[in-house]
Amino acid sequence: MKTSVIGGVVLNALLATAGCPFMDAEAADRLERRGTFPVNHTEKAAGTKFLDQFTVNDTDSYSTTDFGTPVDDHTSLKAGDRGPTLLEDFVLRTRITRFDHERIPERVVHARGAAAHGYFESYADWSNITAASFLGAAGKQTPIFLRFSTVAGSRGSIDSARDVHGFSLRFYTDEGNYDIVGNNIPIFFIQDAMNFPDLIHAVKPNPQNEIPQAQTAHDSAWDYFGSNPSTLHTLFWALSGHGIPRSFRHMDGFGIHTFRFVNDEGKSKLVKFHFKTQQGLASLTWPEAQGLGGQNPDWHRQDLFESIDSGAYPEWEVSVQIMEEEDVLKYGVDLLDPTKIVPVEYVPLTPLGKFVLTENPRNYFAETEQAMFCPGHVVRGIDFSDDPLLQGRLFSYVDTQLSRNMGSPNFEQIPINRPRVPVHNNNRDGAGQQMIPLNNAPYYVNTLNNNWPKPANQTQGNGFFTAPARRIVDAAYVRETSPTFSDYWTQPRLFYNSLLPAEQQMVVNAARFELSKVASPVVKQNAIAQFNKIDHDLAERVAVALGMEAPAADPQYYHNNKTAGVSVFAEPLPSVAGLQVGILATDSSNSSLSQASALAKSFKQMGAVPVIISETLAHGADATYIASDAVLFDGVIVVDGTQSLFTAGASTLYPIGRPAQIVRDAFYYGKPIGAVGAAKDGLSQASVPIQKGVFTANSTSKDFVNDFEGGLKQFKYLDRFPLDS
Ligand code: HDD
Repeated sequence: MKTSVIGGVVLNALLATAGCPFMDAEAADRLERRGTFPVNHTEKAAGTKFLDQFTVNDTDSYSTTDFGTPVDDHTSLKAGDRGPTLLEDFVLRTRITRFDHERIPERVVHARGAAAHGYFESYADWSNITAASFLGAAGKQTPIFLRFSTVAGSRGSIDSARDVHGFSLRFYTDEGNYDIVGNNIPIFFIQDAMNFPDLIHAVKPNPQNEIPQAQTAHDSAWDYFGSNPSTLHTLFWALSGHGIPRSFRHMDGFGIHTFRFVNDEGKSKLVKFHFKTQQGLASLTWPEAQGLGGQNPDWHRQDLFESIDSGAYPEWEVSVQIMEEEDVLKYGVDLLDPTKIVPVEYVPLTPLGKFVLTENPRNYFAETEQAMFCPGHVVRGIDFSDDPLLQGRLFSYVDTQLSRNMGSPNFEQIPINRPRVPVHNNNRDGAGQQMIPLNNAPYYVNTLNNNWPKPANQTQGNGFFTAPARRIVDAAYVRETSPTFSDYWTQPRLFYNSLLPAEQQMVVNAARFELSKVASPVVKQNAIAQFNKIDHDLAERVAVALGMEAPAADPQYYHNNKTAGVSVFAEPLPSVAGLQVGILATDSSNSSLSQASALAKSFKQMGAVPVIISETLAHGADATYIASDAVLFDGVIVVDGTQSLFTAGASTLYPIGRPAQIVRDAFYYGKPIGAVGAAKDGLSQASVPIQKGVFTANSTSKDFVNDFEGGLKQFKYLDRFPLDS
């Protein structure tokens, strides 16, 4: 609990006099937090000590200019107190100039995001397969910074947009920074970096009117998907629950490309990175995601921030699929093709370690916004592959960072981008240079400084080196795509086959939604023709909703294979940490309020986030009905007495019918519902049948709480979602 003198003292005093049933330490804490800025980050800064030297603490200070002169920067210099402002006022001029230049260009893609610090811990000494020092000893810890993002929307767009989600992971190793700039979907839309601008131009809004924001439900996106079938596999993942995760904490990450591990002897293996969420996979439904866009556009960043702030540190296991150099074509796919997975049935995951996010950034702009990741940030023991998408990325990211840092190559010197090891090279100058190089012979070979800094390599200076096994065959220069890249339909079908029926229905419904917003009949027809190569039934189900017809079955790529680990809903969640439990109470009943308080205490103890909702905040509720909606909760409970609100007439305190609507919507979003005492009789007023996932009890007993916890872990009751017959 954070203590705010103002919030704590005043609110506790108020509560003490109010004699309300919520008046316990928990409630005071909740109230206090609502009114105060929640965090004092310095408490948890242990893992980011290397950044502490750059922090600024304004306590006990007076304002200064940027050049250090203490000044009054509150009131401008005028000729008399009603007179004109004077040009001489350097304080005013510099202050306004600084303000005018506060923004840097947002990322051309992945503009919307949030990040956190943490650490990676290696399970073992992996030096048999890689010389990477952060994997060199069991228990070795390395600081990390992880940024999550959506791709298409601009920096102010909603969190819950349907999209691929970025997963940019930086290891601040003791041999330099290593970035894996991945996504939450294990494959990508295209196979050649040359096509990236086209893909992005197609999914971004219409150039004429910049509509729609952060969506692919428009003509140009689907024109691109239907005309470029390499996109289908990633598209299918994005149309499923993977495109609308419950939170950043509840999604996996992937390195996507094939990379190389190289050991000190120069022996190399091909690897694919998997980051498996230890929170379990969970996704929203599409109506929820849409509702959240309005109810809480900051849903994901808030979930991440508050989870870490409350000590519910999210974790991921880092695994690799390890493959031999000569097996690049062995698994029915070309390992250089980023649109294909290697099924885990062929190559299982080898867990290398885990990482934990333990600290929120202390300043969004300085850390999250200025983080500049590059797939070319590698360390000894890691190497690239010839994946043509990866090769293009090695250029693009440095280039984009130059643009974001206003042309200066010194973006690597910004605190969040600095390695925690010293930098030595003959790079010099540039705008905003932060270092004072002392070497007056910044060239090589030199005699004046004894050749320092010397090139490091495999044998001297513990340097990065290219895997000796990398070879190119004698080949002509061609602008061609390898025929080994050309099957675009087998794996989308593998993905679709591997989903539960309710998840398949979600994919169908997502395609129906998106294509219903497309105007061009040709674009729609092309999309259906591509679906038809994946699955005829799917094509028919989408076509019927558009008033169109699917072509005859096109079975060239049809098969019945499945793969493990792609379904979002197959497994219950291991924990309820950070899940929001809406507890519907009423100001008009003291017993309802004490029941709500008792429940809140139990759920808080298990790591969930209870939110007591009532008509007003007068008795210490966390939220009012006017500001609550089913999308904001992972499960809802109605306490005894609140059912009266389901039948009561109109109230000016909330929109008509809101309390019952929260319960009804939550039911149709597949969430667990609870009702205590007479509240269970009220469920029918909210049109909620008593069935699986609806928990009723006479009191807030331990059994009820445990059952409801099970419901939260189940997360979605899929039988509530109708299937096409
Ligand atoms: Fe990219 C940002 C992920 C292909 C060009 N990309 C960016 C970010 C992520 C990805 C997570 C956000 C970085 C951050 O958090 O700051 N991108 C991917 C993945 C790809 C991929 C997983 C394929 C496997 N990207 C890709 C290609 C190109 C780019 C083929 C260009 C040829 N990506 C960029 C960029 C961005 C970027 C323009 C914008 C902001 C930035 O780099 O730092 O350079």
